[in-house]
Amino acid sequence: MAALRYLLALLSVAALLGADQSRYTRLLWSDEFNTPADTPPDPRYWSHLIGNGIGEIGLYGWGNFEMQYYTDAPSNAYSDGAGHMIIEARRLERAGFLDNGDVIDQLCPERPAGGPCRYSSARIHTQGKVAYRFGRIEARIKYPQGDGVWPAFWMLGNDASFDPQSSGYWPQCGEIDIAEYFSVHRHQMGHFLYYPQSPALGHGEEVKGSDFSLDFHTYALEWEPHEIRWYIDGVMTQRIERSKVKEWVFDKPFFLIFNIALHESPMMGDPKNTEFPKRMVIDYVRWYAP
Ligand SMILES: [Ca+2]
Repeated sequence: MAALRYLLALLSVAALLGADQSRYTRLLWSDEFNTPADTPPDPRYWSHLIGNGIGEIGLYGWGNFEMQYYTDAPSNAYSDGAGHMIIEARRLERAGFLDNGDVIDQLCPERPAGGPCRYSSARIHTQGKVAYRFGRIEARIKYPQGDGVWPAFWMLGNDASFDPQSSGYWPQCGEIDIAEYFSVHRHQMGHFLYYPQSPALGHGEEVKGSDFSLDFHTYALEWEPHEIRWYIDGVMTQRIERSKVKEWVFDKPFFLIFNIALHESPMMGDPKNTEFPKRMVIDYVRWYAP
């Protein structure tokens, strides 16, 4: 009897989850990455951030002491020809020089000081091209793992700007981290919100699961006017209600970002100990409305 009750409880939970997810059936947009091998991200949807932040926004290492130099080279973001987009972080053969011989005219953070950039990577985003308000955003991803390797699937408000005078300057634009992987901790995936005027500039947490680098998983966000929910492989892993957010900036269109950053810290490890290249493999990304 107890077992039957348990089974019924499980079934009703499954029914609830199923009912919740089936609300999102109308596909607004997707990229399945079915392009020939070595094709760069489709420029109809994707743009690249380039550099290390100093030249672009005056923030060394994009404000996070990130150690990678972002390029739009196909060696850092390309289709594998088998239906996946690859974001590839690479250790450069010569610090300060890209693989094609181009000189990198920026310094990258390195403890205790800066030096010529030693790594290249990519950060692709859909700002101004694919941006919606609310819905279910889902991607199937296999994450890379290693000391100092920091890949993420995340979003910013479509008004995001690097101009400090702009109303879209971070964190006023808002940030939703769907799946941010501090990969040195293999079993922890970060779900965070950032917004202004909160002592901690937002909230969220890392959830524990399997070793996320071993296989593909589906990472999804259900973003509604009254709350935001995170899912891994269809199981809800976090919920944040609007009433718990000090300044809710999540009523406007947001755009998507995939990237691999590199970072050295006691918490993240040191990419010097990591064998490169490191690849983030994205099977698809889809945006649904109810
Ligand atoms: Ca695919």
